[in-house]
Amino acid sequence: MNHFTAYTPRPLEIIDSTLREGQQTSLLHDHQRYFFSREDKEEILRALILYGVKFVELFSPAVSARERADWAALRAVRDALITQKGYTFLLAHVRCHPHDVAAAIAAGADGLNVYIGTSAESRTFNHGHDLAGIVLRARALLEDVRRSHPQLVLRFSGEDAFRTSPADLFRVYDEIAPLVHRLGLPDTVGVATPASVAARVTALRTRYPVLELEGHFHNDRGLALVNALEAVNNGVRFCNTTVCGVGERSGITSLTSLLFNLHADRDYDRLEGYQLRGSYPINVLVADKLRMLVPSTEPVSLTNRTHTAGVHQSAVLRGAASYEAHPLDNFGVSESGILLGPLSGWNIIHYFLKEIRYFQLDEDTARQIARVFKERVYGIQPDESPEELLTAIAEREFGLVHAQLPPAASPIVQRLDSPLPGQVRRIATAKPPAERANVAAALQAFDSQSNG
Ligand code: HCA
Ligand code: CU
Repeated sequence: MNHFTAYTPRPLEIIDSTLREGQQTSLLHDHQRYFFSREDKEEILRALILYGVKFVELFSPAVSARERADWAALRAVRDALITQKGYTFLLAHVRCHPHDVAAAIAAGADGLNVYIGTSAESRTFNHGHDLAGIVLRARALLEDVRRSHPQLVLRFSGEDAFRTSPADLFRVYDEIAPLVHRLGLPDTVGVATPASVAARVTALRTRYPVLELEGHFHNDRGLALVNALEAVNNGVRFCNTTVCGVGERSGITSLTSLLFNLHADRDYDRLEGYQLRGSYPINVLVADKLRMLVPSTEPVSLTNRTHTAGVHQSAVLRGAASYEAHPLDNFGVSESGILLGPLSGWNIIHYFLKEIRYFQLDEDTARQIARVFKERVYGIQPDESPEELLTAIAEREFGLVHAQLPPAASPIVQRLDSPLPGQVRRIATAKPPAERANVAAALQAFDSQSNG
């Protein structure tokens, strides 16, 4: 059966590349992980499929023996989820080279994401072929694949497309278009802007009206997200992402930030089939694999529901909408956080001691404790937390006693940089480890809820 011809593409098809582009992130080196283990990859793939991703890009099996061996394991993960989620296409990212193509086919790839540099920089420093040479190689390769493996889903990208002149890009794509399902438009070095994306996409759509386009935007200028939105809004159906945006240099468009923004823009059609409640869990899953917390710059992060300034804290207590404009709980950020510190007001201190630590106290005592705490907290020691200090003041200096209540639920106030057993000190914000345990199970739960 040809899964691809039987599949009707949705308005937006994410081609997630966490397991390809994502593995090129320098963070793996910074945090001394160097590569994802097979178990990591299996977990990430499972999470992506449960999240609703139908196209997943993997490295060419020619990259290393380990990558080659992992293909079978990942196909098994995909196969195990077919009954529940339908078919997911595993695409091999391959150079325009018969060796890469043969290895991908042998590994059981559903499709080939073929690329070769078309910009002057790429031609000079990468492979040395001129445009005629590129066309010759690509045509021969793709014609051969179509003849002998007609079931494969084919995509062709001129690497560094945004530094390739339109004339050069057309020169190559005119010859390749009849042979592929999609044309890629990678902003390899992150030079594109929303205006240049709109212009390029419009030009390609006009010239190749029946072909699908695929966007791939690097974040060197911090524009990967807005460029992807612009591409999608101009008619690009297939978009490359990675979880948390990790990738070569500063990475590419983040999966959950793209879907979160489409939701904010009320572009609900394009969200068809994605389990948005799995957004935060999948961010936590991949961040955890990289030994970091969900980056504070990710829209779908606990950071965006954590409040520090006293004015914000007291307003949020009265109505979260005061400083939380987006429905982040729909994206799986199901808690909010309040950080105690020198900026905290008496009312949050009252709230913390009474509602979270179950002390019996009145508002006037809370005001007095707040005065002491605010002075003392500036001299806090690195191994002490504001919550410990506050609790000590409340108990020892004000003699507060606990209300007799059953054991408390997990606190929403946390020291976010405290070292975890056997781990290095963390510096950003995310759920504590107990709560992030078994994120895949959480995704599964969201999934069965949404199917039920
Ligand atoms: C790479 C380059 C690439 C390829 C994108 C594509 C890019 O890391 O090999 O195949 O469309 O940014 O150009 O990621
Ligand atoms: Cu890239």
